[in-house]
Amino acid sequence: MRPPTPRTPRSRRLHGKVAAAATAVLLTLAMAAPAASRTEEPTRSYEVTGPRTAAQRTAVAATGASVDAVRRGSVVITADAAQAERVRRLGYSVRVLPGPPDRSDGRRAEPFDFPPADANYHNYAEAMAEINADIARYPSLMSKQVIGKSYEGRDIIAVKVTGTGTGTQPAGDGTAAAAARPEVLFTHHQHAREHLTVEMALYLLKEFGSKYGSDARVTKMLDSRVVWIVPDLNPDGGEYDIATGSYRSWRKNRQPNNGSSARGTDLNRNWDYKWGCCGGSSGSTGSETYRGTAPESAPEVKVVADFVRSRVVNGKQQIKAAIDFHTYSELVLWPFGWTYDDTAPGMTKDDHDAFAAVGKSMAASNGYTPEQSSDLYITDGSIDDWLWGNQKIFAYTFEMYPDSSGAGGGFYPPDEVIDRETARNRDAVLQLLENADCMYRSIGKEAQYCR
Ligand code: 0X9
Ligand code: CA
Ligand code: ZN
Repeated sequence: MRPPTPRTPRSRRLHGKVAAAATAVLLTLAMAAPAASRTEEPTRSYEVTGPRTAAQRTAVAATGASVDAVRRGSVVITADAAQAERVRRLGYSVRVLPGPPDRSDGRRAEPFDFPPADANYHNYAEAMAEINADIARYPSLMSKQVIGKSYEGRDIIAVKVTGTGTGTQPAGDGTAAAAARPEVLFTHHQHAREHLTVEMALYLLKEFGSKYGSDARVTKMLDSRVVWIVPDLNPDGGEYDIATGSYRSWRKNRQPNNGSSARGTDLNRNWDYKWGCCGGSSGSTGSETYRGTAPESAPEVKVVADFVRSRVVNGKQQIKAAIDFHTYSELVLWPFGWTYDDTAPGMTKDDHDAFAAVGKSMAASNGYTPEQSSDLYITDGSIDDWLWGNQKIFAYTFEMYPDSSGAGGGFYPPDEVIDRETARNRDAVLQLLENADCMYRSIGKEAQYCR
């Protein structure tokens, strides 16, 4: 990230012709600088000491910063200088953290590729090639649909994975809706800098492809479920984040904003459920959590929301459960994010208890911390709130490796951890598939809800 363009204070500017000429030269230099360095406020990572309650963290987020990690008595944020100043004025101490790591190995990076030391991460083209190869290898198990395009015109895809065995059959014609395979959705990479989540999608495809027919648990699930994997919701942001060879810590999409030089909408504040309701997002274009001009104003959100709506067959949503993958902090989160309350309109005690039971069981398998998302801070317009509140899909958010201690590389863990940290979620993913036909079984209420 470049330092801000230096500005000459007004008082020192107008002292004779020499100074004026120098100012003109400086201005010319500034104008010649590439647009991005002039118009986008640089952000940095900060440690904020003081906030220890969810309400205090919500107040920090309300400055326009993103809260990236929550610790006891402190948080890590991404903020521009003005947002950091607002946090300071809340009375907290604010300390600059080191920027993203340099993984260049002293070598020059290819444009739009990961730095050499992180070459095992997949950029957009590499991820698409990998997915196409998986589909070519397991054509009876997987297929791909282009469900729409990103702002910059990249394909957003959904990969369908389902077995050829004799489990419950897809409804198809609608007549056998009761016997239809429950569907489960995995979404990845809403936030540009959270590259490990794309690797999670690639891992799932490899795992399902290579284990179907040999591993009993995988085979049983794929013969009785339909899995949808949307591996990359934010391809434009992801490519922008790596484009120069040094990570930019970019979060949002790359959609321009009217009347502002700041680009991007936070996709995970743009979903059409209680959008902008509750102080869990920002109306300022420069904010890390800018919610957009309207629900689904980000094309990427509209594309995926339309896809989810398209899974309503004969008035019934076929998708029963979902995980939206993020990094980092090692958390299993469930709705709602818009309210601190455990139950609310649209979330009964039984709903909450089923969310918590399956969430805690998944967290026991991967060692993450299970909690309601608003235990961190309030969010509104997030995907999990929409999937549950609007579509009644049991939707979780996973925050992957590292934990919040600061030792694991934050948003940029080295590529050496990819295999370990994606496989770490194998059991949790299978658990969700196994519970998806009746989430209320987890609280002993199958008879009441699932007959
Ligand atoms: O703030 C977010 O969007 C997610 N954290 S991140 O650091 N990856 O940006 C958390 C979203 C959790 N879900 C809800 N709060 N509803
Ligand atoms: Ca490496
Ligand atoms: Zn995220």
